[in-house]
Amino acid sequence: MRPSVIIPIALSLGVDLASAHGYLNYVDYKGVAYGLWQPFSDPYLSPLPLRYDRTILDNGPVVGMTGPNITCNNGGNNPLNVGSITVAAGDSLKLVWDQWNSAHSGPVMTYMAKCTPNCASFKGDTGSPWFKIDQFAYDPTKTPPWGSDYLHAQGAWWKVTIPSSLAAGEYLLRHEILGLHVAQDVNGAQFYPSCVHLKVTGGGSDSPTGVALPGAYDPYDADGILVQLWQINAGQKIYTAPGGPVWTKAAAALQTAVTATSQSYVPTSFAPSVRGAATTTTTSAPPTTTKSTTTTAVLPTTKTSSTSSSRTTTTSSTSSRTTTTSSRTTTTSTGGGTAVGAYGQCGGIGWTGGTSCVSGYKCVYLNDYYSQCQAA
Ligand SMILES: *[C@@H]1O[C@H](CO)[C@@H](O)[C@H](O)[C@H]1NC(C)=O
Ligand SMILES: [Cu+2]
Repeated sequence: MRPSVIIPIALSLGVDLASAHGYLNYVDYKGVAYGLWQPFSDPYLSPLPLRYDRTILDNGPVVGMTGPNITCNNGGNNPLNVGSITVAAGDSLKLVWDQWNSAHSGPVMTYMAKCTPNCASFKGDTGSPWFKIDQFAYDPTKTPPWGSDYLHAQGAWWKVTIPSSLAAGEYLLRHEILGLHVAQDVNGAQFYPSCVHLKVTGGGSDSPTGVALPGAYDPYDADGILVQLWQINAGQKIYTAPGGPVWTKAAAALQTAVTATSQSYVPTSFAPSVRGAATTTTTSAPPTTTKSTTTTAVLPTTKTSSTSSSRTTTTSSTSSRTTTTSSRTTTTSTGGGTAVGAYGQCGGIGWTGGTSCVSGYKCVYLNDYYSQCQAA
């Protein structure tokens, strides 16, 4: 639910709090962490950083499963300026969420779609390009039995394999949690998708298609969307996740442990996070932060007598804001609580979590609502 909407409801009904929602944070491929869009801090960075997925608006679910936002979340499904992760067909990826502490039982599903002609122009919102490569819906032989709860229990990550027979080329990888906690209401099901850009190498000659998004998710689907969790949990109803079956040539699922074991993810090596920089080598540099050479606040001028002075006013005002931000970016928090991991939230209005960062990181002010652990 939207943070602004959920708070009063959460207080009265004891439903989840907005802070418990999440988004996909990294893709780890062979030990390199590819940073994904940080909805609470990246929009405030200048220049914008290089991320490997499409922009998302916040950590809330998609509103309207039959509309365009279901394809790649509420961020506009913008295919431009997105980094691409080069992966070999048959290899595995670890998909790491910033957190998943919501009591939002439901399936975890991962789809792919071939980008036609390439991912810089492909939106995936027409035709039926989406084929499932992985799914964990409800499996009562597992502890916990729901995919999203299992994801939480193992430390907010998920592993998938790129099918080995897939034709080489550019693809979107669409990873998604579906929260069913209020799915008994029409449009109560909560979808949390992310679209990552991949360049698949090797592989075979398969070019599968699958389902349409929007299209495949029906608000009245009584098997997978308009359902009562308790009936499924009580064994009174068989659950079938929406979006069709997993492609027959997909690799075996990797979440095989009967009982999920918590193993938190700590990135050590980072992919480039600067747009336009060389993308062939990895670096230990963290995502960019805005730096300013000016340390004295510049007051905006107020001349309004002509068009050109009005433009000057705008410029001064902008630089004043930049200066203010940068003068506050060196704050090092020494607050209590568990140390926050790399690029996790460590402060901001309303933040009640940890305020100190793991070794090697410091808590950096990004805006009034968000401070982030960045490399010291
Ligand atoms: C898509 O998401 C945006 C941001 O939440 C919202 O403003 C817009 O109304 C949504 N579009 C539709 C068609 O629901
Ligand atoms: Cu929610």
